[in-house]
Amino acid sequence: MWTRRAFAILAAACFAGGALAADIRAKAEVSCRATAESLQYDCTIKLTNARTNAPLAGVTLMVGADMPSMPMAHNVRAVKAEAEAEPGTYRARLELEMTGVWALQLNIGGPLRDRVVKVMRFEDKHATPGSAPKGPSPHQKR
Ligand SMILES: [Cu+2]
Repeated sequence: MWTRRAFAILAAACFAGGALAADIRAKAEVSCRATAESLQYDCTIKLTNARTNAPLAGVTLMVGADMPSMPMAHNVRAVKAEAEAEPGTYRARLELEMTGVWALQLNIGGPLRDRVVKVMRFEDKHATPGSAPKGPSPHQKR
């Protein structure tokens, strides 16, 4: 009895750890710059295979954004990133609703599926990698 059950668990584990594309994790490098339009940013996203560092070409990439300090307060529509000439490089224009710290959700689909979250601080003239603010932010009432 015990052996049979253990075997079933082992078999399930082997299946889950098989050579499925889901096994591959993506790594993302994001840089954004302000455009002439207020609250619009051009973002370049470089996707690589986290294990091999090979560029992730040929995936579909949707980029969404929300503010960690203001859950449910914003409703930024996810945009589809366009592939650049350089393999694994994608570009998306984000239209945000305010400056501050945003979490960008990179939803990767196609041959590889993964979701990477990148936190960035967006300001009027530039954007920098950021971390979620500790404690309540100025625009959050408690
Ligand atoms: Cu906000």
